[in-house]
Amino acid sequence: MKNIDSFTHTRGESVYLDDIPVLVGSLYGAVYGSPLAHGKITKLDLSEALALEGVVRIFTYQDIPGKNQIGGIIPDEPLMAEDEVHFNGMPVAFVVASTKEIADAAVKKINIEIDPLPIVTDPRLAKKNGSLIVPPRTFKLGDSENAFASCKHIYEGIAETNGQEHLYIETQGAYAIPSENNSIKVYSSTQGPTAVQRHMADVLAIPMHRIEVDVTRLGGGFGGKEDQATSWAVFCGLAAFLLKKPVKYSLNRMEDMRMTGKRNPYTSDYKIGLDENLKIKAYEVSFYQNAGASADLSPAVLERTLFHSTNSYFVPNVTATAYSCRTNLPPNTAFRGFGGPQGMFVIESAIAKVAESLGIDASVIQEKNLLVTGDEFSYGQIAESEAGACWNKASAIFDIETLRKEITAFNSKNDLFKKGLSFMPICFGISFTKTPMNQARALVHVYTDGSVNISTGAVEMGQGVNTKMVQVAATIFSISPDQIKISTTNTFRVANTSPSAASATADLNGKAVQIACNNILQRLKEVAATKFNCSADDIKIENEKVFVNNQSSEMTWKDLIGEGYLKRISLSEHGHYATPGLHFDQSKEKGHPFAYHVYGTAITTVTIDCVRGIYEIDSVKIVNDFGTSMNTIIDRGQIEGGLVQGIGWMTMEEIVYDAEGRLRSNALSTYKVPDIYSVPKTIDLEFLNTQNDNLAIFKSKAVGEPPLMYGIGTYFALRNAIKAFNPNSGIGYSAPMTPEKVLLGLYHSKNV
Ligand code: LUZ
Ligand code: MOS
Repeated sequence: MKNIDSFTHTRGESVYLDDIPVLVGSLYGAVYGSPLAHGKITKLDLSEALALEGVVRIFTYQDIPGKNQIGGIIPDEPLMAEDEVHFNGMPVAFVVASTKEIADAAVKKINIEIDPLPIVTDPRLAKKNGSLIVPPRTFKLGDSENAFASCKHIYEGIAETNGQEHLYIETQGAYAIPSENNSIKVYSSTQGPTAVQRHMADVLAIPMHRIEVDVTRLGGGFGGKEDQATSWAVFCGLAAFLLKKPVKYSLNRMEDMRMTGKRNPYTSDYKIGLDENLKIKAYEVSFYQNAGASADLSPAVLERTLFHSTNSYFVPNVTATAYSCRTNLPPNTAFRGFGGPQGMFVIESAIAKVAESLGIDASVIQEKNLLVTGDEFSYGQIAESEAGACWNKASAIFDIETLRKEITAFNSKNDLFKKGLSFMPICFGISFTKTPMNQARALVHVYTDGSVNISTGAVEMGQGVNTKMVQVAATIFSISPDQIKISTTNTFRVANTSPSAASATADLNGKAVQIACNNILQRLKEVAATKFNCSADDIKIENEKVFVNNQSSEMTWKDLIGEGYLKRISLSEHGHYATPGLHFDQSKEKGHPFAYHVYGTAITTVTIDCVRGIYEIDSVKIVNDFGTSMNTIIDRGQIEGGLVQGIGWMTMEEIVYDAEGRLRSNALSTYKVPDIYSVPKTIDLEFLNTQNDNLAIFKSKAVGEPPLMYGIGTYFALRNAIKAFNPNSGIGYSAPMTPEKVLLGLYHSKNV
C-alpha cells in the first residue's frame, strides 16, 4: 500500500501548522530569549517595545495564572525566566502584536540587565562541581572488577559524541484559539499532544478537559517535538487565554536553532577486557551526558544509554554508570535513538581501539561477541537474538570476501586515495523504558454508508504511521483502504496519549486499532449470524462481502452495517492496548523493559581523498530485522532516512557552542547536514524476515529509530581508511568525523 499522504504531499496540499487558515483578528507572538547563558536579571525594561505601534501586550512570568513550570520529568524548567537565566535563548518574555513583523521588531527593543554568573558548558566540569540533574545510575552484571584479572587484553580510553540539531523541515510552532467558558483549542506541531495539554492546564490553572490539542501532521519531529513543542504552544495558549484572541507563533529557523535543545552530547570513559580468544569478558564505562540547563527528557535518555551500553554484544561482566550533567546550554532532549546511539558509540570505540592496537580487524572481535539467544543483558532481560542471523546474511549476500579483496587491492595501488570498511551491528530495545507509557488508544466509527473513521494517539510526522493505521483497519474489516479515513490526532477523541516516540507508535496504536475493529467486527458477525441462522464463528467478511461457512452470500459490507444499525448495535468502539509482560525495577536496575529487540548489520565502505581530507561513502549494505514488515515501501524509507541521519550525526553535523554558551553553528550556512551529494552512492537493503508472537502489530517490528545507528558504521569505516594511509594516526575517538578532522588524522600521530 502506498503512503496515504503521497498524493497531497506531491501536490503541496498536505496541511501543516502554517497551512491552517487563521481567523480574522488573530495576533502573532515572538519570544524574547536571554542574551546571556547564565546570570541574575537585575532589570527588564519593556517600555520601548511596548511603545511600538501594533504591540498588544508583553507577557512575563508574572502574568501566569497557574504554575510557571513546564518540566516533564522533573519540575526544574520555568516557562519564562524569573530572576535567573540559565542558557542563552532562555525565554524571558512573550511579545504579542498584530503582525509577526511587529512582534519580531518589538523583541529587538526589549532591554535587559543581567549580572553574569559563571558559564559551564562542559559536562565533566559540571560533574566535578556536583551539578547533576538526577543522581547517577549504575547497571551491573557479574563482577567486572574481578573479571579484568583474567583478561589478556585490557584497554582504556575516552569516546565522545557531539549533539545533533533535529532540523525538522517544519519548525516549532502553535496556534491557539480561545473559546467559551475558559476553553482553548490549540494546533501544535507536537509529537506529544497530551504533554501540551497537561502543561498548558498547569500554566493556565484550568483542567485538562478544557484544552483541545489537535495535530494533523508534522513536517518532521525526530524527538525534537516530543517534549520541546510544549513551550511554544503554552505561550500561545497563555496569550490567547488572557487576551481572548487567537494567537499564533511559528518560529523562524534561527530562533528554533538557538532556543531549542538538541541530541545530548556525551563524553565517556571506558575500560574493556578480552580473553585470549578475543571474547569480551569485562566492560566498565562512565557516561557524562551534557543535559543542558534543565532535565527535559535527559534522565530518560540517560537510562536508554545504559540499556544500550553493550550494543549487540554479550558481555558477562558490566559496570555502566551514567551522569546527567547540568550545563548552561539549552536543555538537550530526545533525538532518534534517545541515548542509545551515544552508548553504542562508546563500546564500538572500545572494540576499535583493541583491534587497532592488536593490528586486527574490528569485525573479528565484533563477530565473536554477538549476542545469542539466552544471553543476559546487563539489565536482566534475556536476549532473543537475531544478531548472528543478520551478520551472517550480510556477509554472505553482500559477498564480504570479494569486497575486502577489492579494498585491499585499491589501497595497495593508490597512495592519495584510501578506502575503509566497517561492520556495524545494532540491537535496539523496543518499548518506552518507562513501562507505564506503553499504552495506546484508538477510536473507530463505522458510518451507515459503510465508511470508517479512525482516530488514534499516533502523530503522523512523515514516518507513515497513519498509512499503517489504515492498513490495520482495512485488514481487520477486509474492506478497501479507500473506505477508511484517519482523523487528526486530537486530545478530545483520544485521551492520555503517550508521545509518538520510542519507535513504538505503530506498535501501540496499531494494536489499539486492531482491538477496536475486532470488537466491532464481532458484533457485526453476530448480526449476520442471527440473519443467516448460524453461529457467529461461521461468518466471515472478505473484500466487503459477507461469507457464511465460506460461501459468499448476497450481503455486502454496507448491507451488514445497515442491518447492524437497525438492530441497534454499536458501530463505534474505543480500543485500549497495553504492552503485556513489561516490568522494570529501578531499585535493582533489573527487569524486562522491552517487548523485543530489533537487530541488524550494516557494512559500510568509504573512500577518502588523502590530500584534501574529503570523502565519499561508496556503499552501505544492510540486513535489517523487520519481523514481518507491514509495509515494505514505508519501512525502506525509514531505513534510508535513519541511516542518512545517523551518517550526518557521525560525519558532517557539527554543533559548536562557544565558551559563553552561544550557538555558533546557528544557521544552515554553518551547520551542514547531508544532501543528495553526500549520501552513500548505493544503499542495499535486505529484509531479514522473522516470525514471533511477541512482536508488534501483525508480527511486525519497529523501524523508526534502529536504522539511525547504522550510521555509526561510517565513522569507523572512515577511521579504517585513515589508518590505511597512516597506521600511526593518533586520531581520537570523537565524532563527528568532519573532513577537517580526517585531514588532521591523516597527518598527525598525536591525539587530534
Ligand atoms: N521517549 C521516551 C523515547 O519518553 N522514552 C523512551 O524510552 C524513548 N525511547 C526512544 C525514543 N523516545
Ligand atoms: Mo523519539 S527520540 O522516539 O521522540
